Amino acid sequence: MTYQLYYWPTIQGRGEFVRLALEEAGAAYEDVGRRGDGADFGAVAEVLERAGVAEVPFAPPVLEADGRLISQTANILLYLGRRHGLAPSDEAGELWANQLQLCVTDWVVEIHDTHHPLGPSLYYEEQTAEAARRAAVFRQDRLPKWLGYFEQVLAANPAGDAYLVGDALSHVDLSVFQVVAGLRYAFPRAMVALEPDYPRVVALHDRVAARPAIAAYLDSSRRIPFTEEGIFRHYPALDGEP
Ligand SMILES: N[C@@H](CCC(=O)N[C@@H](CS)C(=O)NCC(=O)O)C(=O)O
Repeated sequence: MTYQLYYWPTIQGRGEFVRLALEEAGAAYEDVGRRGDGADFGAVAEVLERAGVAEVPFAPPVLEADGRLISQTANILLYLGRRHGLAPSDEAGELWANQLQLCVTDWVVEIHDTHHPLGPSLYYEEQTAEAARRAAVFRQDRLPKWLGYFEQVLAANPAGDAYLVGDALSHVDLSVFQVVAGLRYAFPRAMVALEPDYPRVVALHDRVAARPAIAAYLDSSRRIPFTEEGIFRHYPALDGEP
């Protein structure tokens, strides 16, 4: 089966969490908005208005699989985790992985809101003062709290600190890798200062990056670069640069 992934074609965005899981699984998928290396926004928008669909998705990413349209990033990863062994097969382990993935969802919203504290309908340039205040609080309070939480989860894992859930890679490890990579891009100053306090999270990032399927993906043209259009944006003022 070939999956269809519907996501905005020019950014990593939330689609990247799904791409990483598909790539690690070695699953066949079509990145619909990027067919033929193009940028077909219309093909992505279409899935939100498709005729005859009762369970209509609110926003991308959307995965078409088994004749269904599955949306909400964490929900897509729940589905892929089950199908491709990217989550424990027992209920308790699957719920724990899902719980952590929903934490990633919350973390990503906070990261996005550093540059869009008043919401996505205004440009960053229309909310720079609010963004500077929001980002300062994020860097000082929320970023250490989130990194500390995942450090604690790794330290407390009874199966060891190589993975967040049990003794095998899960979709949560892939997502935390992506968040750390994005934070390094968006907040390089803050991350250089903070990273020594979270060695397990940093090691997890490096471990995921070195996985053969992920390393090959990161090196390929399928990996869209970080830009100031995505979730992780490097605005020096938001990273505390004078
Ligand atoms: N909670 C959803 C959020 C989905 C979402 O915000 N998608 C963005 C792109 S990353 C979008 O296109 N949103 C359109 C909108 O909110 O109107 C998820 O995790 O998938």
